[in-house]
Amino acid sequence: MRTDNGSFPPDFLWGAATASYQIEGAAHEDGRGESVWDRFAATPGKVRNGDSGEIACDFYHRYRDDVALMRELRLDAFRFSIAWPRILPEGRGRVSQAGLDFYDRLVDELLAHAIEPFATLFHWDTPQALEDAGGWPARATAEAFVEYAEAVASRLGDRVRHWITHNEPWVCAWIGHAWGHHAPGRTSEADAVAAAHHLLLSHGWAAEAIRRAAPGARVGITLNLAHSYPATKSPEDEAAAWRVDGEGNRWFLDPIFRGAYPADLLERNEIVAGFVRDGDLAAIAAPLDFLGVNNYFRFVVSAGADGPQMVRDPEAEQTDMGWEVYPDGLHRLLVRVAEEYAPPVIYVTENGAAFGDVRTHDGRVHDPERTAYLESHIGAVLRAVADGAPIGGYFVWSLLDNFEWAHGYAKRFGIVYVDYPTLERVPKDSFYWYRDFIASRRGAPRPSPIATA
Ligand code: IFM
Repeated sequence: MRTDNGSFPPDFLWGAATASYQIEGAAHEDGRGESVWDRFAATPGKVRNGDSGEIACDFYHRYRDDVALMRELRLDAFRFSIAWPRILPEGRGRVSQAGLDFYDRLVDELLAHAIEPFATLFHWDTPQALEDAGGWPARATAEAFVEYAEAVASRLGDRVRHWITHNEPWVCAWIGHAWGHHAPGRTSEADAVAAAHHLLLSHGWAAEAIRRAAPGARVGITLNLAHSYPATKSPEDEAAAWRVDGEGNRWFLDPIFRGAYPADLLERNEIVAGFVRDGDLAAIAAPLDFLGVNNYFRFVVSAGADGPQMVRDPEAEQTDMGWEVYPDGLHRLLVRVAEEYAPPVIYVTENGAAFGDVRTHDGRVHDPERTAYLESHIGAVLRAVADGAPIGGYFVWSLLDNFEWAHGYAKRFGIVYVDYPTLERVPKDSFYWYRDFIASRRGAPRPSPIATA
């Protein structure tokens, strides 16, 4: 896909992304089971301010109003995730029809507004029952995931065309299993390596199950990727940057696109060998219809005495997460992934920024930093398109302010502000910018807003 006129292809999708635990709330409704994030958030000291996803944005009850906001934006696509414990409250066996009904209603509402659903099956809310039985470090969890994928695809596959098996398996594996900052809060490198392998394996198996249940489905996986720059041209810094690239990017890209773990990560290869069985790598490398890329920042790496070290430029602009604003990193990343791995299509399934937004005396939320961030990063995507990267769409993270994991509600990523005490939605200035930007891409006059409650 090459655009010589420097514009996005006509079928490019403009979207917004969210995830179940971060927005839905209704944690005890309609038979939803416990997830590892319910348990983690209820554990003192794990989440800032003791916050949890129990109510979140109450999307479970307010999804119609939120779809109306999407319609006001004239989104082409909405990326959401399905809460596994709503569908299989005990992790295996009994499928909850009430849980499926919610996503059924959501999908119908989206389609009624001409918004294409992009469904993610796993955005980290593992049923606690599966964690109790060994969690992702155990191979049985990959088998359970296939049961879940089959149940969801059989019910929604007549209307949902785009399926994302996993969101950011690196984060789930390492932040959740090696660093302990995310659920389930484990602190073992071996658990992280095993979890990553089983996440990848379950992706390959589920891709097949989804295609069986929903012929015509387009299946992909979303990886969190960041371009890794050496701090200097020294061979030591170059090697350190390559290692960081291997640990975060190639550990997932290589098995998915090449059917092999990167050989240079010796210690990890030794650990993973204990978990890989015949046929696993072929299953992981099942052909993809698209790759989802989530990107927020780049890495700048130098060689330290104890291994690679991240270098931070104190002068560089940063978001409220302390992440450097560096749009060229997204351009480099997309072009590199396209050239080296040749996915048929790439969707930027998340990109956005947290800032300390406040509602001002005029009742509005002025967030020029977010608008600038989105504008510069969408510009980086456009340059990647012009350089030949097959990019099919861009999803802003996030539609709504939401539960930002261990940060609780302290970090606001939304283009819509959520007043948590009342749950009122207040579109930020960046919302109106995105709406006008989307309209300008289509050359269409700005749509009149649909009334929102
Ligand atoms: O909020 C998260 C999301 O769940 C996964 N990708 C990164 C976002 C911002 O940290």
